[in-house]
Amino acid sequence: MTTSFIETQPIAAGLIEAENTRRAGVLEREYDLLGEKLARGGIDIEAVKREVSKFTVAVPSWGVGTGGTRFARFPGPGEPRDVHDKLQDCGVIQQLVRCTSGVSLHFPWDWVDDFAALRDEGAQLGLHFDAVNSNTFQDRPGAALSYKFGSLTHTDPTTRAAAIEHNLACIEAGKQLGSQAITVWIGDGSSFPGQQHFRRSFERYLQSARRIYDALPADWRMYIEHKLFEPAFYSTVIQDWGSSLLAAQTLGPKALCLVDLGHHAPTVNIELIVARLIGCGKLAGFHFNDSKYGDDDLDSGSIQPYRLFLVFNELVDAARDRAAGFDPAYMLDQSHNVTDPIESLMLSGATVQRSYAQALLVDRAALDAYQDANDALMATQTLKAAFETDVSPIVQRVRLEAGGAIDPLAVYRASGYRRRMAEIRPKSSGLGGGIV
Ligand SMILES: [Mn+2]
Repeated sequence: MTTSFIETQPIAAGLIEAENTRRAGVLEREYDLLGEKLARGGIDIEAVKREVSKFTVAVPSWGVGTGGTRFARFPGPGEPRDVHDKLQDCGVIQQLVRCTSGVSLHFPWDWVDDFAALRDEGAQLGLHFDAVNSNTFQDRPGAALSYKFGSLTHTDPTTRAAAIEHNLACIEAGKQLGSQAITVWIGDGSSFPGQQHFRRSFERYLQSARRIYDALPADWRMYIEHKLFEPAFYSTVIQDWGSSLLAAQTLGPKALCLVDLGHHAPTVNIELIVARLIGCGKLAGFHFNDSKYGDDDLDSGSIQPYRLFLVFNELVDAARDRAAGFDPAYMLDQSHNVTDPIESLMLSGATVQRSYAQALLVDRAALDAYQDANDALMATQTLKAAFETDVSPIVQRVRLEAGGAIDPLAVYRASGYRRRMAEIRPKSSGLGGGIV
């Protein structure tokens, strides 16, 4: 017996339809009102909606499980047991928000024997596979060599070779999944001054990364992800966008710099870094999240929504200017410790989409003129005017027209999905801390 696409969806289509019907009237009035307001400023709301409808942000497979801190992990009910459960949870998110069709796998966590079958399984849920992620920041049980003192930059060439081999295996898996990029983040670094030779460790990184780069298929890209600190507390080999850019420029055109919003010092101007990377054609894309102190991995836009908007302001500006090589990949990278991960990822996907919609409203001709005239006040007001516009009717309408939910959270809670999963999936262990 064959099952149709509708039957394989985790949330009942009838429920989404019923909840949407209750909200459709109000949405229509709010959309029309916003359309009139935008038209007065010369903006066609339908054109904005069309742009927003093309926007997607990938979901990390590890995001649907409860994360953890350095101190403990408090698992929630109905946690995914394996990559198949994770895909189903990602399917729920995509079914309701309709802008998260990509899923990013992490190896060896998500390793399976049959990746072609996994690709089909994803397709049944309306999902495709985004960048694959290698993991050389922890040891596999029973592994002969340890990454305790580094992986791609380890002082021991045999350990470096093992780390390279793992990355090559990730590329092979990704080929079968239909991925076109590998994201490489290493935890390599040092916790004490003098522990690691700065220049030599970077040289070792370049040599190892070269081996991975050379194994990339023609249509693949390698995303280099930098991070200020953690797990190393004194230095990391790829610490900042400067190190990342040096590596990407040394390796070649397929190597690009990935910006994880949480991987910078608290006061760093991330939107400026984004502009610099765009300027030299080396922006890979993003890992979206938010933070107050460090790599907090909080929900996107939960702490600094204006910063998220300012990042998108640079992206929309670059798209308008048709910046060379500009084709950023978008992904969420968050750790959910006190919320239902599905709820956090749904709202975060919608928040990122909202920031994009707001950035599309910036009057760029006016902004150009204010910048040229050195009118600081009006220039900044031009950005503020877009940021302060409530674009909810646009993103809701985009979801509705794509078959999603006007109010994804309400539908998800009404569906009882988490309760059902808690009955099917055994409670996972709370033992073992660790940032995942
Ligand atoms: Mn990241």
